[in-house]
Amino acid sequence: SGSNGPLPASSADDVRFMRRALELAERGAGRVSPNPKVGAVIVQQGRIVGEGWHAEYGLAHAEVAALIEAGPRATGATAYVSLEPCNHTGKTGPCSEALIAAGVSRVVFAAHDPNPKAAGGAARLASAGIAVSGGVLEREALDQNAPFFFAARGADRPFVTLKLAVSIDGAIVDASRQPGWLTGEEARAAVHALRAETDAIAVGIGTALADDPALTVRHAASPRRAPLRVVFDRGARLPLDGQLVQSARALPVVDFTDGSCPEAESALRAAGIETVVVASAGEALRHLGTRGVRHLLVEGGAALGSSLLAAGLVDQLVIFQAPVILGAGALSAFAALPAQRAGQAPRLRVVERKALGADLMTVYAVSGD
Ligand code: AOF
Ligand code: ZN
Repeated sequence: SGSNGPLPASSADDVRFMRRALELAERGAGRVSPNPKVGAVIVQQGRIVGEGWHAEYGLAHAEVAALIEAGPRATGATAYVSLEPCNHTGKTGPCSEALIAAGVSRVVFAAHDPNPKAAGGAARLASAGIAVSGGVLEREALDQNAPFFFAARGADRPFVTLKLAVSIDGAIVDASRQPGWLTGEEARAAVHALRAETDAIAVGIGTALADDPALTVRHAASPRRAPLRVVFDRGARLPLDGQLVQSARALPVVDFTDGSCPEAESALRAAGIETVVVASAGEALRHLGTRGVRHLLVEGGAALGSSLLAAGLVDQLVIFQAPVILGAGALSAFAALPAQRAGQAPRLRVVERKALGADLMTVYAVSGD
């Protein structure tokens, strides 16, 4: 929404500079949750004179950081921001007022701020005579902060990403059912970067038993807060000598059980595990939501992934496909899901796809738009 007559059409330059703002926003990954990642670029006569991003929860917003770099060159400039500038005094002052004070003449943003406390920046800027356009690369901006926008829609559970490594034939484990590594180094680093951005990481008990995972962030920059570690462990079978239990006093683990094995549960509690009795996966997710988990990464296995998918509790799939064929008897990641007819099965939207060494990473939107 703007003022002063017709809005300037979004041009190739607008798209190019917004792409840069989205790229800068990524630098806040792992540092700003539950806030969104936001980037900003100040452009004077076709040249970037300031760049900024929301770098740390509670600290400067992207616009303010970019305006500081631009200094007096912000006067008469265009500001590109991946989120509508905020209009509130929260942990910092309103970005709308900072942009007005700096004398920018145009503001382009990607997505509206859905946070009622912060919203209204576009209207405030327009009321000060600044040309405002929104919606440039909006889809990309919504995808970049999907967990933030999901929470803003009033969700009563975290945004759930299911990550799986599969073969060319879509299998997660070979006929022997013995665990074996499928993907390469670069995919592993990407998984750790994904872990660093989430508030909690979960596995099913089958995976905990088979792989003895640590569920820590190692091959990526350390996040502001280490993700909570979560196991879906109906029968309280988490092994006391495994990595999760052994490290539980240093880094918390929540073990969701069905309450049917009180002795095993108390042994886990004595070892420093927090056991939580739930009647369903949905209840477990709601419990995590009440603890401030906005983005849950589920790392398998097939049983947990399929049951969450079947219950409509997965919002995003991240599939790492390795260049291997597992052949006869291999287990499809989704073999437990209801049968679909080819040509009629719902088609998932591809959010992102990139090559990681010899592997291919694809992010699919499962729920929503
Ligand atoms: C912006 N630019 O870079 C960000 C914005 O707790 P606070 O005061 O930091 O405010 C957080 C809210 O501000 C957040 O929920 C979202 O609505 C907005 N984030 N806004 O103009 C930024 N990170
Ligand atoms: Zn702001």
